[in-house]
Amino acid sequence: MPAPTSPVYCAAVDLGATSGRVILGSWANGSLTTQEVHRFPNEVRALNGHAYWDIPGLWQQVQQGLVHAAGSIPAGGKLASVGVDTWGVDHVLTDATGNPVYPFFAYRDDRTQQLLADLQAHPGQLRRIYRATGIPAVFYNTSLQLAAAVAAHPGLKRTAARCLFLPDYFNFLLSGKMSNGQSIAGTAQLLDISRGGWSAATLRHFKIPPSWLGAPTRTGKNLGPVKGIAALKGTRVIAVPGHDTTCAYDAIPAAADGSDILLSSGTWSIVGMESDRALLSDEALAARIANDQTGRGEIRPLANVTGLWLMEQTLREFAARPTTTGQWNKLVSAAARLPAPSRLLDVNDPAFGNPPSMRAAINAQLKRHRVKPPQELVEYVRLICDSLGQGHADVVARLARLSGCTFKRIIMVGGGAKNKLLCQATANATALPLMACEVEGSAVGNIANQLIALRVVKNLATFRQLLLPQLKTRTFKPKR
Ligand code: LFR
Repeated sequence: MPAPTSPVYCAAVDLGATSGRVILGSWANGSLTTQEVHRFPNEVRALNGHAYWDIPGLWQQVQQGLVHAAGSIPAGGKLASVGVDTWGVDHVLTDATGNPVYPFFAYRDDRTQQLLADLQAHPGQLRRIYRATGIPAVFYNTSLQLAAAVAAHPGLKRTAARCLFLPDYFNFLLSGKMSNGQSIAGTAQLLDISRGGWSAATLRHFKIPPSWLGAPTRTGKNLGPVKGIAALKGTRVIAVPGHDTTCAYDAIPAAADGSDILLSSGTWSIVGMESDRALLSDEALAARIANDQTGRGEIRPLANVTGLWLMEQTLREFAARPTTTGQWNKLVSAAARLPAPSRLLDVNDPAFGNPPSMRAAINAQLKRHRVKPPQELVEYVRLICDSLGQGHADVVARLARLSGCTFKRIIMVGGGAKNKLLCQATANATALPLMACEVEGSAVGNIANQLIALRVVKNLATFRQLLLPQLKTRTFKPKR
């Protein structure tokens, strides 16, 4: 038997659109232990009709969380590294010294809608941009956000020197180094999916200065020591896949033969597959397949389904919403006992993007189809779970058609994996068994990439193999 080794400690900073957390990972003898040392809410701040992030507030929380992480390590141990992952597409425009020169817009802000409509009126352009970047046209793409910024403020071409995506920006605050990580850059609709590097034609199309973007860095790069936080002396910053979706997928113990569908269920449901080639056909574009880049060379064709955003926003409108896990489980069980809804929602309705009232937006869609809207919260829960299940199944069917693959199973991680009604609805609608895993997906994937960069774990396949037996899983068989 090999002698026990002393643990390696890594901290994952994992920022989501509704909450952020700092997780301390400890790796010893092929086994991972995680501890949530800090969690904090995150929300969009509205100002004069626009949506913004509170980036200084997030930075304060990140520092606090990292100090907690270092303080939670037993005497004699040391925090080896830190990695940052966040939601995709959002960014900070800075001057050459890294000071922000433009507001921190949030991706659900609707200032890009007109530009999107203009683009959609030109199918040839849409297709060219998709073939080049592998990313479909969505109103929140960085490409459109930067195009809107330059159009509204032409002087930005001079005042801004760099565009740092959110993980890049936090990496800069931590290490003092500016870089654009390939995985997060891949969400921008500006990277050349086939040749690597930035797509010059796409940058030209959106009138984005190429000088704003540095050569995309591969996952695993050592950005140097943390600066300015005394408790983190000697800890290095590692560029993990900055995109939370990439990290979440990295934590999914998928079969090596590509026969699993990967489903990360949070604010967005992200339904995808692993592949060695991008899906770039017109049908893939119509299905809004985004080709995620891991920054290690792999491609993951996936689609965003509206996700638990529908649930989170609907719950806000009910005073009697559950506040504990027990109450939540009771509500889900009651919803499971209701008869199936007579008509499901089209969960991809753009009206669900950022409505003032989600309940009103749901009711409006049902009324358009002459269906009586639900009254009680429990009925909304049933309707949303069944509709999401169908939304997931639609993507699975498209991925199968486009890739020619036969999928045998769905592996689900994220908050939704705890919702048995959503798991069962997804298994039923796809007619595939679904394995729900209890794992803090993006934080664990973030830590996995640090361990690989530190050469403690050989590669992702090895990490997944070692992780699987440590996970609490539950399988849902499809019922008709
Ligand atoms: C999930 C996610 C999705 C991305 C969306 C917007 O948190 O990163 O992958 O499409 O947020 O950035």
